[in-house]
Amino acid sequence: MGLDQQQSGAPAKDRVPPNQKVTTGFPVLHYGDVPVYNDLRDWTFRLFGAVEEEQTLTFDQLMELGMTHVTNDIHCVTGWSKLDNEWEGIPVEAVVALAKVKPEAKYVVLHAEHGWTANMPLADFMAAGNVFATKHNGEALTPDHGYPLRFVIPHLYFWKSAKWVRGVEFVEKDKPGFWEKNGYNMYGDPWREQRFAWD
Ligand SMILES: Nc1nc2c(c(=O)[nH]1)N[C@H]1C(S)=C(S)[C@@H](COP(=O)(O)O)O[C@H]1N2
Ligand SMILES: [Mo]
Repeated sequence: MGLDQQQSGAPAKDRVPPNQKVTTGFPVLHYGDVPVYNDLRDWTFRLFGAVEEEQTLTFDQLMELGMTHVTNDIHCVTGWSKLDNEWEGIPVEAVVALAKVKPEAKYVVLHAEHGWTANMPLADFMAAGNVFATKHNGEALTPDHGYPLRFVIPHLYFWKSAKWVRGVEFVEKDKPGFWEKNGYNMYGDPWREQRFAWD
């Protein structure tokens, strides 16, 4: 962010991708039911696919990987953007380091509750600024927004930011996730308006 933008007060135009409107609320958007977790002792997080060592981590083991803070803007394909989100969570590198990803892995598929998935290139998954979040703006994630863990990848449309994430599959070839099978773009860059498969 440039100095001009920081001093101008109002969100600068170049923080908001084309055909997006800034909202101050936090809309809830997903397919299916919000999962209910009574006991995180049953919760696991899986790293699998093109890795040297498949891992199944408990929630506590994940939390031991360290905490990081990121602040970013998010852009939903339905047209809303929300600026200055503060997320707290587990650094992506720390999670990936455990699995020892094989060189042939070029994409990931995030696996969430109820079989929901989202795909992206490995390089985008690893981008600085992403996080496996447990908190938003200082508060624990609510069930609606992904409790106990959601991925956050701000440089792609927000549908790639899997709520209730339960694992990462490393793959050689890109394969469509849930929304990508339903007509959305394989990549989803908001600055290039890659909303649908044909964009
Ligand atoms: N597990 C899961 N994650 C999901 C979705 C979903 O249907 N299931 N929807 C995505 C979509 S389309 C959006 S816009 C964001 C919305 O996140 P929010 O409800 O916290 O605003 O979650 C994304 N993550
Ligand atoms: Mo969305």
